[in-house]
Amino acid sequence: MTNVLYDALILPHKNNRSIFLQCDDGSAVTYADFIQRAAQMAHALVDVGVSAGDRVLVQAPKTSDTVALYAATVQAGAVYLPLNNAYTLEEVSYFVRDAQPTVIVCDPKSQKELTALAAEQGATLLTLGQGGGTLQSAANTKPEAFNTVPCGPDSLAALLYTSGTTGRSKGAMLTHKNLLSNAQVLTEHWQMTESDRLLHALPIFHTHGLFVALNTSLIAGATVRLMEKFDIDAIQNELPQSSVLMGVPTFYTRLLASPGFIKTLTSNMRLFISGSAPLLADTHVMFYERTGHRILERYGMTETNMITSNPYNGKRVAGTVGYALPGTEVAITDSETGDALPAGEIGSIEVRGDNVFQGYWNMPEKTAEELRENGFFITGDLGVQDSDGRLSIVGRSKDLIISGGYNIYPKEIEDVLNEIEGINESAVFGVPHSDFGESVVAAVVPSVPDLDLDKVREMVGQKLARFKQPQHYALMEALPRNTMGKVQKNVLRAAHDGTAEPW
Ligand code: MCA
Ligand code: AMP
Repeated sequence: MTNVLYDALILPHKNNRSIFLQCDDGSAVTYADFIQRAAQMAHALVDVGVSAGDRVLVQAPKTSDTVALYAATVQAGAVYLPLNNAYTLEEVSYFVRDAQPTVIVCDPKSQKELTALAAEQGATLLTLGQGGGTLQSAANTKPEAFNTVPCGPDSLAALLYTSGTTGRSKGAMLTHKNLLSNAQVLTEHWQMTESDRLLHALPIFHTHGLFVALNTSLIAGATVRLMEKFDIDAIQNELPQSSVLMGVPTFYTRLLASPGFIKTLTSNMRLFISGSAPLLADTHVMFYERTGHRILERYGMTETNMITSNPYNGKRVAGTVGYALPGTEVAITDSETGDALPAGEIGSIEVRGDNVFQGYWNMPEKTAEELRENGFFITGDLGVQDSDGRLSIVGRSKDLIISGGYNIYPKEIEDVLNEIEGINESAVFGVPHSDFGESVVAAVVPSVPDLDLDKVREMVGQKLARFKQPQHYALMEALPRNTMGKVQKNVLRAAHDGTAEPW
């Protein structure tokens, strides 16, 4: 029996001596070396008790060994669970308690902080860092071959948490088939080949940087320039030797804002891809004017992998996300009745296909709410299709802020604020931001006359990752509500000019 994902993505490169990963320190890992390193890591995981179906929770820096750990987890038949490095101990505790991992792999810098949590949950704590860690030391002494654990198409390969409108994060269960089918389609659609050199500046704890970028590169046998983070100077230095960039819109607005970003830097590039957040049509046009390249915008979700893409060869239209990918169906439905709507009408975007996840970990009711029995997943995005099927996203029915490609659910922040003494109630909403697309604002109704906002910021900082923390606080006597009693966030958004603090 085979291991669906490993056999398709990694095994074919057994004797491939070309470079897979090029790192910031100048080191390079060939495909063959990568396979050996993954095998060593798989042994190290099994040695601490990891078996098929177990969760391997990872909050580690972006290194070639972290990529090998992903491959190792798949090879060992386990479930990869990556977490944002910015998450606080409180946030990580939730994921650990919910997912019950057998192993937690963290940066050596976080080891002390996570020791009690790991012990409480009976998980083994290992470290992986830029300069080494206990997992790496253990792996160093292990054999360079590992008996791959069989996994069928419906075996779980990854558990990726996405925040929810209820304030509780939900673990999206992704199978070997979900990940492989999407990676195969994208590799072909975007014509990725072994001649490509992908500039990889995204984090590797989300679908975009982990699956979209790495799985397609693996299938193609491409070289990945693994950059620790998006750094404008480093990107500009690397562009002339690269052929593909995958990024969030902030990458492109930052490039356009850089005087050093000139057309000649991009002459070797064949493809700029954008996703995870709306790319302004202006950005698309300005990028074309500066470079002669039309950014290819695509649309996806953690639960569904990639859904639509602008064409590689056909017309890439600014402000649209293109057509349903092969094997994926997109329907626009009436949000109230669920009935399909004709082309030209705005409705709820629903998706069906091999790319769509299996449901939320331990949350059957949430799964039933969002995943229909007929296989269609309700994305919570609003869109409209042209008569030829081209999709435009026009809004969201879910209360969500997307900042620099990170999803932020207002409810999670409101829950934290509402628990603070001196706060009666709060409403969190997004306002336009030139760099991040949107930024977070909190309208707060105090229950005391002298609410100390610095104290509020400090308390929020202890609980929530930096990128979720409100950039502005607005003190209000009452929140605007409609006749049904629902807070009118559109009124709050309209009233806020994005600069005043407090309002
Ligand atoms: C960093 N900061 C942020 C963000 N990132 N604040 C709000 N939103 C953000 N996205 C804050 C830090 O906390 C810090 O705050 C300050 O900005 C500088 O931090 P630094 O790490 O230097 O930030 P940066 O390098 O400027 O990062 C911005 C970034 C990064 C490059 C846009 O956030 C990024 O790589 N985003 C990509 C996210 C992504 O991969 N999304 C895909 C999700 P302070 O200075 O106050 O301490 S997957 C998905 O959505 C679906 C499936 C899809 O379709 O792809
Ligand atoms: P996530 O939950 O992190 O997977 O984020 C998925 C959400 O990102 C989608 O539901 C959309 O709201 C948004 N998204 C992804 N790609 C695009 C895009 N190209 N344009 C607009 N929104 C996008």
